Amino acid sequence: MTSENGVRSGDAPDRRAGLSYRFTHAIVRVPGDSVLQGLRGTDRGPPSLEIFRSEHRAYIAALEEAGLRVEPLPQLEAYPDSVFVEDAALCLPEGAVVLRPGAATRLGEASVMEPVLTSYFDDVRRIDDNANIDGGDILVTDSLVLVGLSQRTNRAGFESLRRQLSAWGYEVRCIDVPPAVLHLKSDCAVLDETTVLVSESLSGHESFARFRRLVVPRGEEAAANAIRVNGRVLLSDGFPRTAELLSTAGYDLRTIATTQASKLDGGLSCMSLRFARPD
Ligand code: CIR
Repeated sequence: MTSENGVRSGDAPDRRAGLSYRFTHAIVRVPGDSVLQGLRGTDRGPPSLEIFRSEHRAYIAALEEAGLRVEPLPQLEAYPDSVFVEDAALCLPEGAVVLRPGAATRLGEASVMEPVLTSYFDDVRRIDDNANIDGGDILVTDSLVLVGLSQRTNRAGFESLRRQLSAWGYEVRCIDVPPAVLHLKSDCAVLDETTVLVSESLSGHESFARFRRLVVPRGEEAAANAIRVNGRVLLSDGFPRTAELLSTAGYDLRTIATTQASKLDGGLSCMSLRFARPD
């Protein structure tokens, strides 16, 4: 029998309590020199390597301060976008899924991540060969896994992930990502078991109806790519009205500079794989 929050009775529900934001570990990857060639929708000039690495170190420190043990993987020059580790895998309490990123230059990142995942998880699954899905399109909430159909994630990717996660008892739904938006999580984030931070354009979608929605103020849409990590919400610098919204709602906020990742359409969620392990 499946309860409203998608946890089947008898399936050790405690293992899943707060699964969307209670973490013990994170995997990150140091930006390589090749990050200068990273993909971008609009060219706002190349990132500065020095500033990117310094912001990345501050990001790691913020994850550590939020209670995570962080494993920094070495630079991977063959893949310019490999700092954005979130797109290569999905980590859940039951196991991990090796994804199939939808950009041709990024597909190989997933197989490089596989041995890292097997060092943490006994059960590591894969997405079907004909499918594409980026981790940036997967919003894991406590009651539902929402998959964005986007420039990078196709219906076959959604169906393949749904099959894998259904076997673990999850409810998995899909949602269309607006064409101008790279990933679903460019526009939304989990804040707690029942609350999401979401852009105005997605906030009316029926898949968000079950959540309390804090809508990102107009002009600060990029702030939606925030992350809740244990007791803290991490938010990119430069979004004062969103910061005010979150603080007023009672969240313990920490802001972090992501000026260089944002030149490559990246933000806070995409630079780590966050998960909980029992040990
Ligand atoms: C890309 O276009 O794939 C990278 N430059 C940015 C990826 C950002 N990933 C994410 O938001 N999950």
